[in-house]
Amino acid sequence: MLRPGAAGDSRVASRCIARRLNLYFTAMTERHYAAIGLTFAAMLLAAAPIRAQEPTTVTAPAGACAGLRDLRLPDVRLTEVVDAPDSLAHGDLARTPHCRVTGVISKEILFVVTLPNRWNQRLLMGGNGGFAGVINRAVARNATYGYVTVSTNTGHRDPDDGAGAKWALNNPERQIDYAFLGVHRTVEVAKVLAKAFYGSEPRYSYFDGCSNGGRQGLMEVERYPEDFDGVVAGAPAIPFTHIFASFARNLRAAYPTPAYFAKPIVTQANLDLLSARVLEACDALDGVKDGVLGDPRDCKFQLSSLPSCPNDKAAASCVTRAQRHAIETIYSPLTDAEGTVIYPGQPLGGENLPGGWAAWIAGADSLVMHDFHYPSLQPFFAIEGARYLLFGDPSWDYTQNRADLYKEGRRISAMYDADDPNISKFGARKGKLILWHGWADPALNPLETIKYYEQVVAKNADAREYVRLFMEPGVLHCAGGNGPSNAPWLATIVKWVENGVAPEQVTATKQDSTGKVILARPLCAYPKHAVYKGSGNSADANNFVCREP
Ligand SMILES: [Ca+2]
Repeated sequence: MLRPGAAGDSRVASRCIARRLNLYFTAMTERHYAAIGLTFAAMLLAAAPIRAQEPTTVTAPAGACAGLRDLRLPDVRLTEVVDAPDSLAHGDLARTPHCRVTGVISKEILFVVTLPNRWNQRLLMGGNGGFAGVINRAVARNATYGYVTVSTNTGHRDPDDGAGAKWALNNPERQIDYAFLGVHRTVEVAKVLAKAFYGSEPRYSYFDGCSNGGRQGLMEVERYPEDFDGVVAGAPAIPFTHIFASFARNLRAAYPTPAYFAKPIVTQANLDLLSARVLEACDALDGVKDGVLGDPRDCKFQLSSLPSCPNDKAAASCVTRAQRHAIETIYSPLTDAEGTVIYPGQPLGGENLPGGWAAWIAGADSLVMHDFHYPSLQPFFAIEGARYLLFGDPSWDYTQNRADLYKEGRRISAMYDADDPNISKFGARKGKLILWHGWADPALNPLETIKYYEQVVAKNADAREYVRLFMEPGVLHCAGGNGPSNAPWLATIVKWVENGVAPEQVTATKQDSTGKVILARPLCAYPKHAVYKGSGNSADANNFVCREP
């Protein structure tokens, strides 16, 4: 979750704002990186056939790092080349001798590439959450296990003041780099650096990102199918412009004017009541009462069952007319004048959890307010996006400008939306794509990821050979929630790409604060879903089976 910076040092705290936003989106990624090492160790120790198919380890020639200092590449400046033979002494995430290259492509696409001295011939690029603007440092952890790792800030620097998207104002180059080009240009440079360092290009290249990072992964699959052999796209921001339109719609419902930022219409008591009633109605439908909805589409909860407050006076056990209207709007799809759905309504589940509606849609989350100067994150993205990405007008005011953002968004959708379902070129070159999404995601609607997957399958006859979708019951945005969200996605895609093992199910876990696993469940390749066998510990994945709906 979002956490305040160093106590009493607001300067440090503000400098960390976008970094924290990025971390927020990549929290899942960072957490499962920790598990990846163990997973790989297990793979190496496991059956001989898997070990036999591990790429041979390549050792960098002596002096290779120093040699990179003389490398000249068109439109690229290498600003720092650090030979780190003793990474522990540097406190690096890459805990193995390596060479770290920092540079700039074109005017301002900053990148960092970490080249371990002992290389597994794989490259891994980490994605960026939110408005990007900072390097994803967590990905460098994987250099410990032999990966060349790479990350970019996508061509702009975090403004350090919580302003979000000011960097985009009247700057089409930055917008294009953020929209899709920064990742592509960076991975090309990283491959050239690997060739110069080891003498050969990566045998396999991977991308792993969540949220905007998931969108980046899909952009690569759709626009540059040659860049990666395997892409993991978590909770992807697919129809970027429609997402902003939905955020703006929810903003107007939850906070009719900025005066509501400090005292939103929907209270935490409302969310607690709502969540309790939803679970009461639907938690047991999946066979286990665990605070998780196996599939929110099965839940027929009616908002009308919430009691109205007598005399419309707000209280914990009821909703006022205004509260009911705001909640109803959030659950409803955004439609055009003809009733066509532009963006689906928020699915049921996770309403009152930390990192749920209060942090994203309708609350006054003090940490979000502290970091982003907005009461929750959907208003942050809606207003910053409208001002700087869409209208180029810092004075844009949602209470004055009532334009339909989905219509206005058409001007920029070709640049930002990652919704092209024709990915046959990626499939034809044996690329593999894993999509995953939390069913209780309060930020990006999981139904949109199902829609995209179904479009891909409809468009590409053999899509099941290279695309799999995994829905995560009870999981919030990228991580968190009552459901388990730690899943070994990287190990899974590596096995699929290199050994041809298509994933049918993956075990996800949830840990307590000490790191102890308290819940394990199978995630199933969509449309299959996990069904409780009816007996045994419901926290044990072995007591579930993947079944067709
Ligand atoms: Ca349940």
